[in-house]
Amino acid sequence: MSDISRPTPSRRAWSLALPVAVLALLTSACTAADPADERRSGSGSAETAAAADVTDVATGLEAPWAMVRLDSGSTLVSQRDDGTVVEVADDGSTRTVGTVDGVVHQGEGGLLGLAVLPGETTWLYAYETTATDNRVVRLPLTGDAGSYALGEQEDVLTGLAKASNHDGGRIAFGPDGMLYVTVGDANDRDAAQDPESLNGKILRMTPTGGVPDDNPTAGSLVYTLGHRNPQGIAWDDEGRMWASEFGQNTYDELNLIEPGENYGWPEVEGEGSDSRFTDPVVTWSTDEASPSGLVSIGDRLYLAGLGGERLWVIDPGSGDASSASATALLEGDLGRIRDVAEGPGGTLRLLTNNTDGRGDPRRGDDRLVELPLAG
Ligand SMILES: [Ca+2]
Repeated sequence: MSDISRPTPSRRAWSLALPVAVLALLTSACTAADPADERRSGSGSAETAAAADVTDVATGLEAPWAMVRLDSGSTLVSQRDDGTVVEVADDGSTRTVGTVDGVVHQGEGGLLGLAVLPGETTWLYAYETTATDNRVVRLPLTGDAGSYALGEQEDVLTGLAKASNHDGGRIAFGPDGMLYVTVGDANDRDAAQDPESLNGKILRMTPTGGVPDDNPTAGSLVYTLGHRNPQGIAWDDEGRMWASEFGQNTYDELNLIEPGENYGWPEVEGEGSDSRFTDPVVTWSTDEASPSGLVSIGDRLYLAGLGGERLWVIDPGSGDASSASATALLEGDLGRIRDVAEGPGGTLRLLTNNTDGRGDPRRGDDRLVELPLAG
């Protein structure tokens, strides 16, 4: 950080004290405390302040895309361009766990989402772009903290159309034990409204890629339709599923995901007045967000902003646009933010994304950072 941006001592004391209070307020269950007041009275200060509490967990990551924290305390990070999975230990040291076979990075494609399924065999799931498609694969994860390794890779779902952009790529297991996959339209916008295409969709499948009996359409992996490039999914404490989505020119979206619903792309971007389509709960202009990773902690959602270079803290309220609100933190402080996750001891972890070819890398980028959620 340059001297120019370094706060004066008196400002620093204020800075260190404020973020915990701000974040505690934002994560408080008490909705009577109105975060909008903080936003109005001291937005710049709060954002600058929050940066002072951000600490590096690991640096020197190369185009990291997703992270998943293991029970051992280690975090696995996917590196988009070289297809490697990196272990970040609790002490911040890094080592290569292995490489996902077949990754071909082009544009926004490469090694993208990660998920872990514990069991007799612990499986590491990955979403990758290959020479021919986007696909979901899984590899046995063996070893323990400091010695993790990957076994023989197998396919879970192949044949998703790929493109230089709109590759989607977030994967996660829901509370129902099913695997959810966000698939972009791969630059074929009409695919999003085609129920026969798996592109422009959120998919729901069994851990081996089968169609669950209770999917919205019998025999189909399609869970929801009409998505452009969704890259974040999360479930809140009430069991509601949320997804973030990149807009085209105007509106990025946070959507409440319900089975069988159609989220409008490409007929509608942002809110529409068409009863065939489900409106987003929160929208942003594309320069404010360009949203990717999403996590639910307590009664808040945390959303990583790439182009927006900020962290969005969202109170989803009762799940409609009139009761939801969003507050920006860390604007410009870390550059592009790709993913968010719950960290140890009441912290939030962020994965920056300044080495992906669209960012402006700073010394130490890319980094895995941590900040306190509450005092
Ligand atoms: Ca939409």
